[in-house]
Amino acid sequence: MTKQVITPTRSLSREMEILLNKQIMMEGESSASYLSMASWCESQGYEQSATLLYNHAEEERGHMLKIFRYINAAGGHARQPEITGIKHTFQSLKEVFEDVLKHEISVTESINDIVDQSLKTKDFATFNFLQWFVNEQREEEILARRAVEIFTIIGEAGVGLWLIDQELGKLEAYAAKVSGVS
Ligand code: OFO
Repeated sequence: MTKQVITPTRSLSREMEILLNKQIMMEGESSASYLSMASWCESQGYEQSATLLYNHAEEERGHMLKIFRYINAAGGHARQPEITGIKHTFQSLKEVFEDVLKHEISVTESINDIVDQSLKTKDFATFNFLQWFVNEQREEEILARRAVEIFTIIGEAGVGLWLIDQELGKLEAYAAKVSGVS
């Protein structure tokens, strides 16, 4: 009787696949939240903020897709997340960007936890893949922190909110320059 040879079809552990699918969910939530924020901003006349957030929603979808492709290429199965509970209305423009900052910090923490796990399990391919996200989060936190700062620097009284909206529209370029990422 010939011995049956079992060919391994995956290089990703089940545990890592679960963690990466959770990250897909987070990126999907980011995309949906930023789309909702963009729409609220546009409905309130904050044109620059709306454009920034529409672009950001697209970027987040791109992040989600990167992880889809990575999981499947490594022999796993990426899952389309069920996204619910998105906030649709905001008290102020400032609240929108405070929410962005809080959310980005939680995304960074989640990425860091997966990086940590990849090292502990000697999954160097995933460790390497995640370095792009580590850099990206640095840029995104810079953008969100600066956004919140702008409200204090300019002040919301008088034409302040209009000016703030104009400055928020320049943030993508600012964050790219300061972080040195793109
Ligand atoms: Fe995907 O970088 Fe923000 O969340």
